Amino acid sequence: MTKSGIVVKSVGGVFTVESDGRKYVCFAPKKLRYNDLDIVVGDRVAFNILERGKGVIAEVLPRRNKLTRPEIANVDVCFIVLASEPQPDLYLCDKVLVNCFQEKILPVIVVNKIDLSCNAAQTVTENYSEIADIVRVSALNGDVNELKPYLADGKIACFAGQSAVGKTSLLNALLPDTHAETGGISAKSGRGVHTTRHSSLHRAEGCYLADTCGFSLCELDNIRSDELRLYWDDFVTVAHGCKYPSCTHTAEPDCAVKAAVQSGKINASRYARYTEEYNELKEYEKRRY
Ligand SMILES: Nc1nc2c(ncn2[C@@H]2O[C@H](COP(=O)(O)OP(=O)(O)OP(=O)(O)O)[C@@H](O)[C@H]2O)c(=O)[nH]1
Ligand SMILES: [Mg+2]
Ligand SMILES: [Zn+2]
Repeated sequence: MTKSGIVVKSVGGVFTVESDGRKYVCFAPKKLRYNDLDIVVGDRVAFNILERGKGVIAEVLPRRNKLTRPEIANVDVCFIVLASEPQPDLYLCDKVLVNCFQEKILPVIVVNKIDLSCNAAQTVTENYSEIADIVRVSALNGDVNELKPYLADGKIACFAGQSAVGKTSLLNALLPDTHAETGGISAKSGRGVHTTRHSSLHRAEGCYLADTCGFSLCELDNIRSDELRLYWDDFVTVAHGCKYPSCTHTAEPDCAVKAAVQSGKINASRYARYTEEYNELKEYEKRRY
């Protein structure tokens, strides 16, 4: 019998596929690897039931989109989680935002641990208020209701962010029946200890919520330096005032984005990180060609 379902977990070539509220342990023949990439959590698949609770994946249905950091497919909403500790990495946040806009995923910036301090919330507002919704939550206090409006029927929402910002804690707070393991911050490095090792999807009423692994590196691949401007969303609306339609907002004269930085309309550190990223991509292209 063939059924369709969604991959809710993938560990070492064993896929947990959920279909009609039941979970099946499935494996996949090698030839099925989708575009030379492994089947990932969030993929919709057709599978044949072998025996009770077991199956073999027969087909991966076309993906709507895919993120690499975190690795998950068919995402509607990406909760980019930041907190006052560990120290927010805005370079990382910028890149996840670029990936969201490339893949047509709605980004929502989530400032967790507001019970500790408001410093992160302040920085986040200064940098990102023109780009995405920003919500403030505390998984510790169970103060997570602001996330609920984004969890509409049939949607897949995922958490993304550094280790120890509280992604799993937020999942546990939203879904009290889930008791996923949470970790701490290393006193030595000030960084998270990478408690969550695999992405997993969890049912939240009509939608799915994905817990994911924390990460501290995110490369922008599949993007050229002169395209970066298209995914730096707060620049896009301002850029129609630039003299050149293909202005990269770096060396060109009469640039509306640079003017907006001067007048304070665009955050100066966000612009500085843009030029750094632009130069990095440019360097990379020089080395390659
Ligand atoms: N004060 C405070 N601490 C929190 C809050 N949310 C999470 N924490 C703590 O932060 C630490 C990390 O939480 P996790 O939920 O494991 O973080 P994570 O983002 O899932 O981390 P990885 O799985 O390593 O990527 C734990 O010690 C949590 O108790 C919060 O709202 N307030
Ligand atoms: Mg976790
Ligand atoms: Zn410009």
